[in-house]
Amino acid sequence: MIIKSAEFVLSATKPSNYPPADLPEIAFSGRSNVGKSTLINSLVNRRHLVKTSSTPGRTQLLNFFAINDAFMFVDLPGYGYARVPEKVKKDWGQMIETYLSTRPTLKGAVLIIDIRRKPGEDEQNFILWLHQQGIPTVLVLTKADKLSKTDQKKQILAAQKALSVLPEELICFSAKTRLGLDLVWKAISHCLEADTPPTNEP
Ligand SMILES: Nc1nc2c(ncn2[C@@H]2O[C@H](COP(=O)(O)OP(=O)(O)O)[C@@H](O)[C@H]2O)c(=O)[nH]1
Ligand SMILES: [Mg+2]
Repeated sequence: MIIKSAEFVLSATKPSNYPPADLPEIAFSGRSNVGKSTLINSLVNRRHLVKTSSTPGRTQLLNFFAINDAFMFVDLPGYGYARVPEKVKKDWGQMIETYLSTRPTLKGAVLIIDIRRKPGEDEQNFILWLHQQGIPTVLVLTKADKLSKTDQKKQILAAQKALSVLPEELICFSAKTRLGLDLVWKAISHCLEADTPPTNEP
């Protein structure tokens, strides 16, 4: 994908503040600090389009970015961060759920998981819920550079089992080495293209 432009549009917490729904959108979700913002920056080849942080739980808003004036990337607030009070957690969950279940232009969700962590019930439930909503899902195992090739394979297998998915449904990614970047783009393009209206098939 050739990136001609990548611009921050706005931050929102509720539908009335979302930008107009006129471009197809891809949402990025995952736990706080997993590397959502870093993945977006890697995809658009900008180091600082999205602020990244070593302090978990910073991004508490939906952040909209327009790419090539053709589609949007939406950086969702991280979920499942233990040190966040229960009430705040609930509001975050609500904010994400509202966006994902009501946004008419949503074409797909990228779920990012740290390759070193075996996916748990949180991820399973979330994937199931996305399927029920009919939202195409791209699964990315990130920070692959933190593991040896052998351990990467082990973790991919473990994730496959935990999530009941096929090997080709998991993309191994590293922002550091750019491993898997092409595959993530391919999967995202696929979601964006699925948009094409039905042809005149008999
Ligand atoms: N080694 C390595 N570090 C990463 C990778 N992706 C993200 N990080 C680091 O993980 C931390 C959190 O990243 P960030 O993108 O802010 O996470 P977010 O909270 O999910 O948006 C930062 O210190 C990043 O530099 C990766 O692929 N490899
Ligand atoms: Mg972030």
